[in-house]
Amino acid sequence: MSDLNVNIFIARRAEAAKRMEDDSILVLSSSKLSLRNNDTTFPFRQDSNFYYLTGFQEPESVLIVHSDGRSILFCREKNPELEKWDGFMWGPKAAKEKFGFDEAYDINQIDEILPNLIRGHKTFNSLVGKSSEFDLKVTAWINKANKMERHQGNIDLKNFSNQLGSMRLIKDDAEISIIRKSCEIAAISHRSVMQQAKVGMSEYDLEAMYMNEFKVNGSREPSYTPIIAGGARACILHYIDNDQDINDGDLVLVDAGCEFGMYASDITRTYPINGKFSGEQRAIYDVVLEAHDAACHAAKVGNPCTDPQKISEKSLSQGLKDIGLLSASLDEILENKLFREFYYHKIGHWMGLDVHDDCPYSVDGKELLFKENMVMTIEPGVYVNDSAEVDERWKGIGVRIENDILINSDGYENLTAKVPVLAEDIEQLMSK
Ligand SMILES: [Mn+2]
Repeated sequence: MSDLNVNIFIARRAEAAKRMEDDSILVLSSSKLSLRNNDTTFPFRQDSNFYYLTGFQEPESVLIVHSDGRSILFCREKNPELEKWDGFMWGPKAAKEKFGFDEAYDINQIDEILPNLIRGHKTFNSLVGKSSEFDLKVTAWINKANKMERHQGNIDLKNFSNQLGSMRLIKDDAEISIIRKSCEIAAISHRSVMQQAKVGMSEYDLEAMYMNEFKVNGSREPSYTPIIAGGARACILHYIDNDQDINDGDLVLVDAGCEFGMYASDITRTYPINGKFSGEQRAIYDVVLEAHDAACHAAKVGNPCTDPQKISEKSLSQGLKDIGLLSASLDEILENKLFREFYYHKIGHWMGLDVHDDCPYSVDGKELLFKENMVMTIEPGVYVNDSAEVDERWKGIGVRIENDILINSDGYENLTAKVPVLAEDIEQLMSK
């Protein structure tokens, strides 16, 4: 909190106001505390969009930005009794000063105040469809406001998601330095665990080591539930049980990233638990790595953001053909998408406050072009399931390689370069 630069958030609210049409308002909700089970909650994680425009870290809060630039916060009233149980809360008065709002009120007054604020306005912008509970409140506020102004046009409800997503897509200097740190923590953590991993360790043992490294290196939480998949479980894209033994001779696929200063990192490495790739494992690994490198090079200012996807499909298809897993012609493989037998997810995603950042890939039907200071993951994979019609020796091998890249004027920068990616570098690190 101490290093939070409030001016950044004030400037973002001003930018959001500029992107609205005249005479409209934007209303965003904080996250709420989620129940885990009876009487226990998950740790609080602020809604990324709300955080992006406020820096304010409390539940039960609502932000209003007016197209004229004014911003208003609704939050919990200060309550010394409750603070003995739940910790510090700002209260409207101090929050207004500290976070640079023009006005702030008790959240309990919102149903009275908000309809009055919006009556007679043209447009009500919100992030429609993110929370059915909040959507219901929005509808009620708009209806109440419309009833107050019977002789004027009704208020239009508009989804502000693409506007806010477009703002979040281009990272500012402050964000880039935080993302850089998040990526660095994840990378040195991966490197460290890779170096310590050995035969006899289970998925659970490795998970404990990754979580410990993240925390020791300065990250409080992972940015998503990690995937630690030994052997054929690597072919299950969202495997998070992480509770099986890893057999000598198996690869382990680890997709684990951390959160630092609210920003995500996201790394996948696949390595042999015994420190040495088999012939088949290595062949597939190198096919994936080549596709990874080709996709990174396609992420260039001015290129459509779908280029890495297309390039990775082409590279993987050629590679799978070269090692004999696909036999049709390259044209036929691409035309009929035969590579999907082995590569059944997308090349990557925007990354920022959310690991899958809440930003668009196309606007008005047009795919976005890469611009400087966008951050995305590049993560091709090959997974040979039991059902594939290939020689038995390939079955159960699953490989994914994932790095986080920043688009810059020269091309891209790999923010997660501190963890080895070449098969021989991994083997060398693991032999130490
Ligand atoms: Mn990812």
